[in-house]
Amino acid sequence: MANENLPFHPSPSIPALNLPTGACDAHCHVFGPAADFPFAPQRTYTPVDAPWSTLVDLHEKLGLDRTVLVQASCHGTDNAAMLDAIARSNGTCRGVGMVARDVSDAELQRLHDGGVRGIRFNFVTHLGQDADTDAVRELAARIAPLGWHAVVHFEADRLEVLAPLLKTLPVPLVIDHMGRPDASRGVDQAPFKMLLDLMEDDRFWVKVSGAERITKSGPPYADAVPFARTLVTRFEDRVLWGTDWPHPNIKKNMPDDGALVDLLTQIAPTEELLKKLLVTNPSRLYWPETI
Ligand code: 0GY
Repeated sequence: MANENLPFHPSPSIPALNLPTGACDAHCHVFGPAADFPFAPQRTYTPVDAPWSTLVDLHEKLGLDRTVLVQASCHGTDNAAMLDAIARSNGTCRGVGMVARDVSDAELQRLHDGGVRGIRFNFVTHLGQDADTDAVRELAARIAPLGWHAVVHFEADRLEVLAPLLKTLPVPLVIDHMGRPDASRGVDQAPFKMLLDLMEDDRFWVKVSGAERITKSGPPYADAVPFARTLVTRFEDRVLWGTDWPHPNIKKNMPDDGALVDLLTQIAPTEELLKKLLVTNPSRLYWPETI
């Protein structure tokens, strides 16, 4: 039996920070409901049901107007729950899918028509088998003509081996959760320096999400802030942010999503940086037709 996840925060606070119009949560998930959208048999965890309607209520409370849903390993390559949510969103939601190596061109087109703009590759031990590197090369070449990007999710100590592969891919690369460094080791640690080096190449983007994942000190995540702030101030045009709701595999201190929003005052300390992070940058990747 796959390990059972904890429920998401039952009553997130209303943030003090007013978010700019068009603000986007560029990393969150819908899970199930299992009765309608069963989880993948090969999953390594069983999430709580986290339906679109609950996410819509949360976003309204937080002041978020747009959403990027990211396919998580518990749904495998069955993107149905995500596509269903996008279809209900009236154009305010786009997605990042997961696909099999032998996915057909027709299926890629169906995903595109359904609002998908990228695919995700996992290299995270607790999520099961790594993406196959030959498949990554093949799929990156196939999504390039669609104008899509690849989202790459890895543990910090994998970057040294992965970087040469990532540098050869013909698509923009978006790195999840700041490359998952151990925040207690500080911003001078080797994996984070390696990430900063990668970011010097314009094709790389990074999500300054996951403070609650990389922290060792716990809420309010003071040890994680310098990582996010460094990325936002150095690479202001290629950073994204997301709540990561409903926070799969968080084992303790389930985050208050309102507090995560308020952390943005430290992560993106000016109005201009905040607007780039939450509005301009996600528009470039997910709603380019609106720019
Ligand atoms: C995340 C992080 C996690 C889960 C997944 O694909 C997934 O199942 O990404 C995690 O457990 O660290 O991005 O939500």
